[in-house]
Amino acid sequence: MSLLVKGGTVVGPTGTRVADVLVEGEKIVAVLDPSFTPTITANEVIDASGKYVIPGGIDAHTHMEMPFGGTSASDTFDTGTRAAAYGGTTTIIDFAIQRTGEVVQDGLAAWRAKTEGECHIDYAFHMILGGVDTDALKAMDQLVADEGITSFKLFMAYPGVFYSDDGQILRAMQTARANGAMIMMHAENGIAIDVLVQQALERGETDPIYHGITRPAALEAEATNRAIALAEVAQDCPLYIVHLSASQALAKVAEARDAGRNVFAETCPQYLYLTLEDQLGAPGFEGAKWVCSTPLRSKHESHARDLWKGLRSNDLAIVSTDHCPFCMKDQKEMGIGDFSKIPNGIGGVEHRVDLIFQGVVDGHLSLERWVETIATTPARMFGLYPQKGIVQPGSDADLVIYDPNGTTRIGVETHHMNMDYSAYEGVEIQGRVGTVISRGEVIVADGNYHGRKGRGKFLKRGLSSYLM
Ligand code: DUC
Ligand code: ZN
Ligand code: ZN
Repeated sequence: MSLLVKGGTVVGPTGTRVADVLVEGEKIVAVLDPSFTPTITANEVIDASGKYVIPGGIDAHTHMEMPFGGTSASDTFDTGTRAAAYGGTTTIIDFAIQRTGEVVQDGLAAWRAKTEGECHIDYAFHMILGGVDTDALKAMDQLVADEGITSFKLFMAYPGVFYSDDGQILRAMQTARANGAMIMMHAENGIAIDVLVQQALERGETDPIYHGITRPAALEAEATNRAIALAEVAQDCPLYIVHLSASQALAKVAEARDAGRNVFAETCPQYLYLTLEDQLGAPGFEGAKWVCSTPLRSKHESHARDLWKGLRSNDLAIVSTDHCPFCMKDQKEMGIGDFSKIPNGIGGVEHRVDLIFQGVVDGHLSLERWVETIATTPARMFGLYPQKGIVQPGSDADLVIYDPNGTTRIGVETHHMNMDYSAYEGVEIQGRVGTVISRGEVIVADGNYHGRKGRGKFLKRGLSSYLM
């Protein structure tokens, strides 16, 4: 089966050009100057003239059906990966979880079982370590060597749930330094945050906005700095800061990178577009929709502007979503009268490609940087390149034909995520996902779905190819 995507502007991390993309089976076999293609026959031809042809999006941070805060994220691997496909994402890297006291491999087996036969697009796992001990350290080696899991997330937040102390973090970093893995860090000082949360509740400050107020930027910056210092002690263990939201934390990452360190970071669309005052501070309990950690930051400070700048300068390498949706009904509502009981998380896996394209329209990023932050760098960072993340011969035929003249209006009535609200209700994007191709198969065309659950394959990942 062959497919020719004709006349589009192919966008890669290093430039754009009008070219025809020839696909045979699941792979791209040629990217050709259009003057060469009249002689080529293909089973199917898609006209992409006037449109961008980009590598399928890779969302390197999702939590489908994650058990958290006394409930579970409302998107399953079925609903969440289907929604991702609608939005031009053809690969996710989700998080398998080892809880404290659990065997790491048992946690992984549980996530393999959850995903088996469910995913619409290709998927891989990072491993959350919720209990770093000698067995867990040995398991890290085994996962890297045998399972294609080459990144491990640790938490400096959530004492009593996922929290690791500095000694545990250092030991995990030393192990990662030796086996080549990446340490991903949720960098917030959870011990101090818990004190602030308790004090706020004692004062009767129970509304959702206090979720943000009790997680100040200073405590994100402190934890980011501490993680960077611990990674330095672990002989420059590769470190990736997840969901970075505060200017002060970004400054710590920039300083480490300027010193030539293997320190990387991602941000998420919610921190680029949404704020403490306008969303988390919405009247009544409405703000619960935007309770996530790290929290949304103040519009009266320079966070969003600094994050866009960080994306331009590569101090922020990737935009992921931290997709972790909870419905208002029965889930977010658990925190009525006590913000600390609102399950933490925002859904957005369907909108990342569009929301960052809007950053191009608004003049924050170049087209090349759009593609780099949503597809190419995630592939390189997490050992999927060049199979994924680039339009070139030999790579998987994961392609998005993106229409810069279309528009997308985001809202709960039209999205495909299993959420009873949209975090971006009413937002208009000046662009539109047209056709989505996953390993040579058209799975979305003109808003219609042609994929099926179970077609997504588990990807064993290699080591990062992004290290300095
Ligand atoms: N932050 C969230 O908002 N949700 C899931 C886990 C996390 O770290
Ligand atoms: Zn986190
Ligand atoms: Zn997360």
